[in-house]
Formats: sequence, structure tokens, C-alpha cells
Amino acid sequence: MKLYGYWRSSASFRVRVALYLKGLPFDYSPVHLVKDGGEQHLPAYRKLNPAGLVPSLVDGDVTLNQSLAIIEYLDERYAQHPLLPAAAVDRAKVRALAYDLACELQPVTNLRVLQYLTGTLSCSDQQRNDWIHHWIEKSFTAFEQRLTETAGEYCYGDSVTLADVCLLPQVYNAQRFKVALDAYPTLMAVHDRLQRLTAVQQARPENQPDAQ
Ligand SMILES: N[C@@H](CCC(=O)N[C@@H](CS)C(=O)NCC(=O)O)C(=O)O
Repeated sequence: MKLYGYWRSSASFRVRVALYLKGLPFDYSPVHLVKDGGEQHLPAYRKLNPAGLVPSLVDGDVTLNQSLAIIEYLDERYAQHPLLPAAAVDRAKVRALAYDLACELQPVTNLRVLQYLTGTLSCSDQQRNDWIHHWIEKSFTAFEQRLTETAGEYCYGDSVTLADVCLLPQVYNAQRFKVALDAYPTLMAVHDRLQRLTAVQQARPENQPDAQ
């Protein structure tokens, strides 16, 4: 398998965690999202993903986009370390937690949105940072409340699930943009427990070959 990603990309981070948790070997092909206007816009990469977003996963003659679709594909094909629970209700609840972060929060803090704010809309760096803080705080406040009902060792009970896979990059991002995290003790306790896993350390942005 070949993963096209970027060290600091949230969606690439998610797929790396899933691959390492499942112990699946893969080649990593960095796509620099900033250099020369962004390699995600080059025609060669657009053939893999016309949306110009990472990650893309190539498995044999199959190319997949969208990190959650990729992770569910991996989960269905490779049974070890399941990331979704067996019961339908539990699966729906884990997906809801995952979507809260991956579908509601991450898109509004994505690079191209931030570039549109500071470029097309001429927002200042301060306004851009206010935007990032606003959406992270709003999302984490709700997520913290949800976790008080669902969390055990991890986001949903005592097994690592898709929800944890989605939490990791959003905390990384929050720390990168210096969002205060004291108001989210359950969320941070889960995050701290996740750091003890070798797969998580292997997947962390700073441990990727393209990290700067
Ligand atoms: N929903 C997509 C999001 C993909 C995405 O937003 N990727 C970002 C990095 S995390 C990206 O490639 N950004 C490039 C850009 O904004 O130009 C997924 O989960 O795969």
C-alpha cells in the first residue's frame, strides 16, 4: 500500500494511526501542501485526487480518498484491531464522535479555508487565529460533554476506535495554535492515554520523514 500524505495534515495523521494500529506495512509518499503553492495542486497528484486534498491511499490497482472512507475500508479488509464496535448502535455512536471532529471541525480549519481568509478576504493573522480558536473551542466544548457520557480509557469505552483516531490530530492542531485545553479534562485524559500507544507515536506528525 502507498499513502500519499503530509506530515502535519490531520486527515493523513488519521490514516497513519489506523495503518500502524493494524500493523499494515505501507510506503509513504509526501505531498508538500505549501511548497511552490502546494504539490496537491499538481496534475500528477490531481489524478489521484481531483479535489487536491491529502490523503490518498493506493492499494494495488485501487485508489481511495477521504480518510474516513479509507479507514473503514482498512477496517473491513483487515480484521485485526477493529476500529468500529460490533453492535450497530455502538458503531453509530463512534461514527458520530468521529464526524463531530472530522466533518464539523477539521474542514473549517483546513489550509485552503485559512488561505481564503487571509488571501481573498484579507483577514489579518490575528483574525485567522481568532477563527481557529473559535471553532476549536466550540467543537471541544461539545466533545468534552459527549465524552463524559461515552469515555472509558478512550473516547468510546475501553478500546481505541475511529473516534480516537479523529481526536489525535485535532488536539495536535489545537496545541499547534496554542488553544488553552484546561477546560477539556476528559478529552485530554483520553488524549494522554492514547500517547502511550506505539502506533500513535509512529503516526505523530513530528515522526514522519517529511516533518520540518
Ligand atoms: N475530508 C477529507 C479532508 C482532507 C483534507 O482536508 N486534507 C487537507 C489536509 S488535512 C488538505 O489536503 N489540504 C490541502 C489544502 O487545503 O489545499 C479527508 O478526511 O480526507
